Amino acid sequence: MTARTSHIMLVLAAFLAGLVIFLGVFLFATGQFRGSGQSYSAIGGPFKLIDQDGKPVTDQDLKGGPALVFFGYTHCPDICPTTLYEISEVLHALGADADRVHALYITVDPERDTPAVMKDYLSSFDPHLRGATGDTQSIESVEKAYRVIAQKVPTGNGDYSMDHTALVYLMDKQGRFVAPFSLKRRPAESAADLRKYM
Ligand SMILES: [Cu+2]
Repeated sequence: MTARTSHIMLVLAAFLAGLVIFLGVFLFATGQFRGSGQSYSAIGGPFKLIDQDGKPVTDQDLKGGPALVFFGYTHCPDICPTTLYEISEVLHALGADADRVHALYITVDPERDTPAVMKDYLSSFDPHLRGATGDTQSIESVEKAYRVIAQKVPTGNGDYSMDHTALVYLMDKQGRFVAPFSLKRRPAESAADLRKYM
């Protein structure tokens, strides 16, 4: 091996080592090394918002019983009303046990969804449903905690819609994330599933 080729080999080796370190740090930082079980438990966390009556609502309010947490916005044309209707059916199927379940609808559109707007909107659904709004920063922070993606999509005339994660999060009575909650089954089945976490 000539001095020149050994120099090239050395540079190449240093480059590869650097690449490996870089990838390791990158994967670690983006959480790719964690198993899905662990990233599940990383969903949720502290938040401080305002409900549709202007009262504070925090992560502590989700404790003591199973909770369904859903993100959306009142101008939503289809997904939100459908989901809230389905959650209402489950709450209805629970009968008196609905008092032992928390159902929280957190807005991703705090600009338009004031407590008054949320209150008016939620009056069409089961009264156990509680709405949550807040300033932009608090909403961004709770979205981050729940890994929710929400994005403004202009629709012309200065109007906009919001693309958003439409997962219903089932939290246990300690406020820990269990799994996405399926509403694609009979309300009685969903209700029976919820009862397991009471
Ligand atoms: Cu929606």
